Formats: sequence, C-alpha cells, structure tokens
Amino acid sequence: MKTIIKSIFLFALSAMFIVSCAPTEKKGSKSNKGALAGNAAEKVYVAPGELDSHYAFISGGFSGQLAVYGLPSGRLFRVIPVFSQDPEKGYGYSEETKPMLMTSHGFVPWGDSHHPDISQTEGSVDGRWVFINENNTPRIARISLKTFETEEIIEIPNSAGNHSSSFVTENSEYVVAGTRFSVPFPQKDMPISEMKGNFSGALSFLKIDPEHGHMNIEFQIKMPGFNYDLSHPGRGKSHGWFFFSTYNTEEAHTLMENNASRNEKDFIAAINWKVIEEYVKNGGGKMVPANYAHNTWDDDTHTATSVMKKEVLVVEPKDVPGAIYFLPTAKSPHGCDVDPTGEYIIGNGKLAAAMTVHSFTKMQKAIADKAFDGDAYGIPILKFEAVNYGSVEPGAGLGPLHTEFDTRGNAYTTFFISSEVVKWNVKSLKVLDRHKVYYSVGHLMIPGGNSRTPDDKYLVAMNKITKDRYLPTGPEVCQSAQLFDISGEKMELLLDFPTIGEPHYAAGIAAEKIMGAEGKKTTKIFRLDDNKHPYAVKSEAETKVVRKGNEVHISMSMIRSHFSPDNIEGVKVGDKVFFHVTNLEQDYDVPHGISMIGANTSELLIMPGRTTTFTWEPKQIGVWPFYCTDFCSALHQEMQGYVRVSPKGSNTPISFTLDGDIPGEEEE
Ligand code: K7E
Ligand code: CUA
Repeated sequence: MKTIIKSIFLFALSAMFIVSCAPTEKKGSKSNKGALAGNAAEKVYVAPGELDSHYAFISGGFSGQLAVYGLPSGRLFRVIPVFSQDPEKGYGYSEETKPMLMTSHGFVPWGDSHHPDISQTEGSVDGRWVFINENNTPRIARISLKTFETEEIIEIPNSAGNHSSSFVTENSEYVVAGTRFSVPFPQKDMPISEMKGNFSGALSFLKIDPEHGHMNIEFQIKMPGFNYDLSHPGRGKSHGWFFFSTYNTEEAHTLMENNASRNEKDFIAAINWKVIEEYVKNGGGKMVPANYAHNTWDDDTHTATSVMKKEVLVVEPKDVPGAIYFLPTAKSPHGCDVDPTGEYIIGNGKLAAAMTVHSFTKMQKAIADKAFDGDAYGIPILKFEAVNYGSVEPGAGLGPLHTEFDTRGNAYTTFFISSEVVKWNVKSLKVLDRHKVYYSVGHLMIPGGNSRTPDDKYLVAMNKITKDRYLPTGPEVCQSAQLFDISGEKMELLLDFPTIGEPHYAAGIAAEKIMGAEGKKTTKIFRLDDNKHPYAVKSEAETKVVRKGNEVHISMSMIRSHFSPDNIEGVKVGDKVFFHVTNLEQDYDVPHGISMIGANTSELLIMPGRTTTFTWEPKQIGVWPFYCTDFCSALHQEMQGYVRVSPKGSNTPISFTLDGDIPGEEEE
C-alpha cells in the first residue's frame, strides 16, 4: 500500500516537474505561445474609453483581499481590502475600520481569502453582494457590490481552516462555511495522538438576511473528524441539499501526505439543509457556548462595530435522521461541483485517475431503498454503485481539481499536475477537448458557473506557476490567469494576465448586473446630509479642535483644495491626537487623502461625504506638516497644513485657524 502511494506521488511529482520545466524554448516558440489564433487580440481588445462586458472578482489567496478585473481585457480595476490591512485605503488602520478585523483572538491584521461567490436570485447571480471565506482564522466576509467595500465579517467558531466555504444557495438563503481541519469541538487541551474519534468537523450554515445581506450562524452541524475541503450547493432539482468533499477520512494527524491517502475512497457528504432547517425551527439543536466576532459596517455612521457572540446552535447528525449521507468518492477529492441542472455532483479526486460523477436522482433512490454500505459515526454510507453515474477518464490528465459548467451540457475541469483544462460532456462523460494552461492550474471560473445560468462565453483559468510567461521579477514570478473563449467547440486561449496574491477561486458576472444602466446602481458619493458619524462636520464652520485630558480631537474638513483648520497649535508631546476628517465633496470620484508626519498608522483615503479617523501621538516638539495624499486638483500640492507641538507640560493653548480666522467665526 505504502509503496503504491509513494509511486503515485513520485509519478505526480515528476509529471509536474516535467510539465512546468518543459517550456524553456526561445521566445516566440510555438509551444510556449499556445498557438494563438489570429483574432485573439481583437477578442480581448477593449478600446480606450470602452468598457469591459464582465466583472471578475478574483481572490487574493495569501493577500487576504479580493481583486476586481474586467473581462475580456484582464485589466485590474481595484483591490478590495477584506481580511488584511490595506494602507492604500486606510482599511484596518482607520479607527472606523479597525473593528472589521476583530476576532476572538484579538485584532488579526491578515487573512487568507479563497472562494468568492456572488449572491443569487432564482438560481442566477444577481450582483448584490460577493461573499468570501478566510481560511486561516475562520471568517466569512460580505462585500457590497454597490460600494465595492467590505460590509460585514463574521468569525466561524469551532472551525479551523475555513476552506469548504463560502458558497451560496440559489436564492441566497445561506452562505456555507465548512472546516478543513477537524479540531476538538469545543476546543480543549488534549493529546494530538487521541484525535481519532475525538475531533469533529463543523459545517456552518449562515442565514443571509434577504434585504440587507446580514449574516447569522443559523446552525452548525457537528460532523465526524474528517477534513471538509470544498463544497457546492444543490440547485434546481437538488436545491435544499449541500455537498461537501472530504479527505482524511482516515483521521490521521501526522505525515498527512501518506497517512491521509490510504483509503481508496473518501466521501462527498450530502446535507439536506431544508430538513435541518425544519428541525431547528421546531426547537431542535442545542445552544452551546462559543466565542466569535461579528463585525458590521454602517454606511450612516461610516463606522464598523465589533460584537462578540457567545453561543451557537449545534446540531448532532444522529438527532436528524434522513438529513445527512456519505457518497463514496475516489480518492481524497478536492473540488466538489454541481452542474447547472442540479443532477450531477462531481468529485475531483486529485489522486485518482478519474473523476467521480454522482447522480442526484440515483442518490434519492438509494436513500429511499436504504442502499447503504454501513455507516461512519452513525451517518449512512450510500452504496457507491447506487449513487454513481459514472466516471470521466481524462486520458493523460492528472490531478483533477475543480470543475465549472456551460449552458450546453459541458463541464470544464482543471488538471493541476498535467496543467490543462479538459472539456467533457456531463451526460456522455466523453472528453471533447483539452487545452494546455501555463502552468499548474487550480480553480477555473466561468461567469455564473456556480449557478443555474452560466454566462458561458469566457473561462478564466487561475494558475499557480508562470515561469517564462512574464518578465522575471526575482525569485517569485507573478501568479496569473488565462482567459479562454469557450463559445465554440474548441477552447481558444485569448490572454494571459497577472493577478494579485494567489488566485484561488473567482466569481464573474455581466457588468450591467452590477452597474445597471449607465452605472446607476453603483454608489457615487455618500450624502453629507446622511452622515451620522459622531465627529462629522457638515461645513467648515463646524470644524474645531477640542482637548479632553491628553486627548485632542480635531474635527476637520477637506475640500478642493484645503483642510479646515489648517493651522493647529496647543498640541503637546504625550498627547493622543485624533484626526476626524470629513470629505465635504459631493462629486463623483473626488476622494482626498491625509497623512501626518510620523503617525504610526497609514494615510486615510476619504470618499466624498464620509468621515474617517486616524490617530497620531507626537513624540517630538516642533511644527509638523500634514498633507493630502491623493492628487485631487491643480492645487493639490497646496492642500496641506501644520500642527505645532509644544513640550509636555507647556501651556500653549489649543488654537486652530484657517487663513488666520477661527473657522465659522470669520464674520465677527
Ligand atoms: Cu483548490 Cu483553496 Cu479552492 Cu486553491 S483551493 S486551487
Ligand atoms: Cu485633496 Cu489632494
């Protein structure tokens, strides 16, 4: 057994080595260029002043963020900060955004973001929100597609390595978060060697408020201590079910590459969440103590609040018979994907030679017939033959990871080891086409590919390795995406473009679904009249500086091209100075920035109508400047000011002026 596994690994590794090292031919050689058809350039060319037809939201992996690109151009528009601090935007540095990064472990400034998924209405992506998971310190975030800002982050208790997340059901009833690592549930101090049978895996179902999108952990299912890797919702006929791939059903805790690869088959867990929802509605489940942060952004106060939640509803599988089954699936499956009709559930067995395709119809019959092959911790294991529709023999393809779909009954699967995308027909299971990618592809994305209605012109492959595809930049080369036209019979490679961080998954959608006609749906400014920030100023007349003990609160305004006040005196070494800054502009695309010399935080970039705060603790006496960091007008360089810092204990009074006058008192 051991030698077989070892030889699979050696084969896999050597295949990867060969594939990723082969293309070293000279620039312009055919194999490296992927033989682009003549009109590929035309197909991705978006002329100056024209707009892309699609948005692509590509996760940043270890950057913790979410990047927004246009398709087909591959142009990067914006990086939305989600789980990591971003000094470019002041996210996680301003007083208002710091609560977004609070967790039960305190302030966590970094995250690992993997799977964005767009909210859906009746089985189609609707462009309201995008959800994304954080792997390392388990969290789910919700990003508004009006403001392109993170509005909410909820921590997932009893979870570790929040990876089989964050996928959305077809009417955005739930966003789901499954644990990759099983852990003691609840956490406790115990020997690692006693893992087997004593750890559990939490699958969390977060209810989404249909109007505002707010998330709440409705229930957690306490599953056996396997690793829950990926998941996807049922749809159409299988709506109401959720499917999770598992590996390490061996429950190994060390040298996982061998010890978690012993079983020829692991499982896809099928969860009937509608049955569990009903059970919970009738008082089922048990509230257990937990400790997790729920952070929400308020667009009226322009401030985030972090609340620690103290309990969570836990459901034991044995208490809800008929809700959970295991489908045997070869071997240590990674991706778990459901086709647009909801009939086919595909397990991408990354160590198997073939992909397993299960049938939802057969699964229902197997359940009715009680076609069981024993159980695992009381959860029935359905007979493989009773649920299996067939398997795809991918030819030379090695290491299948993820699958997406078009509307024509085809599936597209990535092969990490053989670096290719393979197109096959879901019904016939026949391979129809294959195309090399450069190199080592992880996820792929077809806009709307995780819905009933894929928008199937483009396919984006997200690759781990790009050596020799771009100008070298030291030991690390950028990661990259590749765009394919999939509208014809054969996939056509159109474009390579670099990505931020490591792109794991992505979500795509037609641009008009987000922007509406002429961009009307997206937020252009925040109305100053609606600004309820406690330190907001609505005009320069309201600006002021107030001392409270050793705190100095500056209520400041900014407008082209000055701050008010711009001269401040009476600050002392040892003070903590709060700059509460309101951007008085009410025009689209006119943010201003502010930074203070020596401040131990980032600049702020403040949108029109918004108030944001940073702190400064001056350590040296002197007269110190601050300035606008965003080139906002021809007089941007004049947008600056001074703060006088006196020694500790000095009696220089607080004073603040603009053009020699106290703001608001000019007329006297
Ligand atoms: Cu395959 Cu995190 Cu979805 Cu990366 S995961 S590839
Ligand atoms: Cu305001 Cu530059």
